Amino acid sequence: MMKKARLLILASLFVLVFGGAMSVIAQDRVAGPITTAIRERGSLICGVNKSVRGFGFQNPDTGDFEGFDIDFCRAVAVAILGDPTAVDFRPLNADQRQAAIQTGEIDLMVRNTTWTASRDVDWGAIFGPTNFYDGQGVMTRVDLGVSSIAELDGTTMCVQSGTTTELNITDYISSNGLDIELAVFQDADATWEAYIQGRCESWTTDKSGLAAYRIGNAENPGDHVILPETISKEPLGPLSPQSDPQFAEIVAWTVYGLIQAEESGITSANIDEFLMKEGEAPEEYSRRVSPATQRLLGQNGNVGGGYFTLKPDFMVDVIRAVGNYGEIYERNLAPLGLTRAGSLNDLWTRGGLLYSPPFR
Ligand SMILES: N[C@@H](CCC(=O)N[C@@H](CS)C(=O)NCC(=O)O)C(=O)O
Repeated sequence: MMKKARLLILASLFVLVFGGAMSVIAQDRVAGPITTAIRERGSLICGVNKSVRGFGFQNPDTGDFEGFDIDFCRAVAVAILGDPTAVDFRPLNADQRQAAIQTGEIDLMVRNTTWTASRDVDWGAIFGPTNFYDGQGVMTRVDLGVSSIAELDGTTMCVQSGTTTELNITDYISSNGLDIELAVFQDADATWEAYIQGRCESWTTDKSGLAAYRIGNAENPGDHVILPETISKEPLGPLSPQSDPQFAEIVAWTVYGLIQAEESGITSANIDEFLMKEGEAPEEYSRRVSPATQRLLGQNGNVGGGYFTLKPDFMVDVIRAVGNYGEIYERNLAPLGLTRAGSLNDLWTRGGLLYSPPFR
């Protein structure tokens, strides 16, 4: 009896230790269906915006897509395929997002999309790390002389359908007992045009979107003011279908890698200084470059991207191609006047919310 019991315990221990370890290795290193399809196709299908300057914008002269969100699509393409141009951009209006994720017609969406509970569940999405902390605001014409949303009582406000924007403003109007009529449009350009043509006294969206249209689309930006109130939390970030958690890990750790690179002072210009030189002794390299950075960049025998079925040094390629988080922000969002210093979008080391878990 004793012997049997001991054998049983030993056998269960064996299964626990070795079975567990084997399944961890297998799960960690096998590409999921979306990752596999991207490799077979040779491109990433990324759902984006085409009309929001600085974030997701199709240049009318070149037809090229550009912006902050676009660069995150490119970063994931580099992580998996090593090529920032291997992206098939699919412009989506707000209403089209749920179906695009549910049907799996896109691999990834990076389109100023707010992370909410219902989108996790009803859309069947896995949101990656928030890459832009935003909030909803209201823009109005300076000549109205208005300085708060309450003063817009009795007027009409333009808003886009299929957005958290529409839901938040409806809540705000009713909870503040305001009499503001909403005029609803299906895309950003139509909403903006209606506002410019005077069909509404104000329009509302994420403050980043207001800044983009004010700088990029207004004939005279000085004619428009963004009111001081921020009426919601809009954590914007990438999302992908729940059918492939392994792909979602690639997305998440690519975003984290870009944030960590900035924290560690690694840029597209100086990245070579952080790599192990040919013939360099490991002890020598370890005196110049921290173990954490060696792990981030997959140097000196570290697994790096191997956890995600990628090259160990995938982050080297990503940083070379698109820069670190700060470079992406400066290139795309500084021109909109979106000041980063002291904002939620600064690194945690400078009082912001951007924080990468350890690469280990
Ligand atoms: N973050 C909000 C709003 C996102 C959104 O769609 N904003 C509009 C206004 S800036 C937009 O990007 N429209 C682009 C378009 O329809 O082409 C959400 O996730 O619902």
